[in-house]
Amino acid sequence: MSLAQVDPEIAGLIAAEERRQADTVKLIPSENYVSKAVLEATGTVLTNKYSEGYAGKRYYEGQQVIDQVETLAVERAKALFGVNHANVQPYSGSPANLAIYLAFLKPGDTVLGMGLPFGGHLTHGWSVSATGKWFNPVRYSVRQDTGRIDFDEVRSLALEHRPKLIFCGGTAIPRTIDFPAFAEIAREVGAVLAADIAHIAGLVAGGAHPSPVGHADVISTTTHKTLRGPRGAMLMADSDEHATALNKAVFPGLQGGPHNHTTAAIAVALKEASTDAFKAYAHQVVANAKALADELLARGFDLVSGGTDNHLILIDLTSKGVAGKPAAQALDRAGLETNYNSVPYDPRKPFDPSGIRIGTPSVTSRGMGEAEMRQIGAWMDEVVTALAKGDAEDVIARVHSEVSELTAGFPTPGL
Ligand code: DSN
Repeated sequence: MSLAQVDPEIAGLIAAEERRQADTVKLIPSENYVSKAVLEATGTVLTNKYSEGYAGKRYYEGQQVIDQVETLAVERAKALFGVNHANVQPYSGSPANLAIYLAFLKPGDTVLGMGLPFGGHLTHGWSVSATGKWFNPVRYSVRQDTGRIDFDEVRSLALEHRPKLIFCGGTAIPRTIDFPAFAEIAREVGAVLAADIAHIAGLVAGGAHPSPVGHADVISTTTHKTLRGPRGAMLMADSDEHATALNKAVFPGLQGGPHNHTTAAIAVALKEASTDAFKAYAHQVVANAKALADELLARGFDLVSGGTDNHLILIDLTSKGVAGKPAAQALDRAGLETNYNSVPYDPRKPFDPSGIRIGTPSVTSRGMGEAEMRQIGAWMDEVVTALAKGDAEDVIARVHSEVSELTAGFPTPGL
């Protein structure tokens, strides 16, 4: 029986979400639209199989097909990123990062990571995460005047605290990550350097952001952001020693059976990401982000670090006289989907911060270009300005109908 016959409620909700995704200008920088091929691989009988272990060394019989699927995914990851080892089993980014701790640290050991309010991730040692409770976290920030990482600060914290692990990368970093600078500091203090490239993996694969390969000891990434795969994650390393430690940490350290349907979809996404079309996509993501940033700057928006080098823009709305949450909610009602976000040195609380975070991976997947980015920047300005004046409903309604006209001309991949 079909889903609609078995469970019309869930089928109806999935159809509603499909419409919502098609009708919205999706600007959340960590989201994307996967291809029809990736969607197809995700919804397959591979979900029926247990495969604890790794190809050739499993704890269940019947791996004739699954071993080939996982090997294809691993080999494609190695070829695409130019690494010697890849593990495609982590369920998502947080478990992948936790595996790095398990591989290289003991409880109580010191980790140096970017503080969450400055663009880091919860799992880089933030206080509410297990990584901040079970390990000894030390955090670097960004400079208040430039919004950029201060490598003098990173180095002096590393020399003072001698971390065993240093994380670079994060979730709200609009600028190029200087992997060689982090590697030099990690080498100086004997720390393992982990590059979390979850946000920029697709840009790295497509040559639109420098690669951490050859600089970081281990690389973690989700597969569903700019890389445009299913929800999942990967860990990569060059040395046999690091790879063995990571493999043991993922299984049996943290996880049981891998999600084989996801592994297949990761393999498909990696194949897609190795094409010239994907390289062009990655460069267009960056060109679109720059066009959107330029439009917002021209309209008086205050962008953290003054702009962007990648797919992501972090806007401090303080000067516009509105907070991030009401702005994100108003924009959502206008069909422009963003997320509210803390900005560096934010005097407001994380659940009611000063900023919003936007990005261009999804709109670029729909084929939008710089002209559409300028239009989106204009709409954002109109909604935020009206909100600041306390009279936004008419503007929201008008922008929403204009957004619908735009989205109708740019079909969503996969749907
Ligand atoms: N939730 C992801 C993001 O939105 O950036 C990070 O884990």
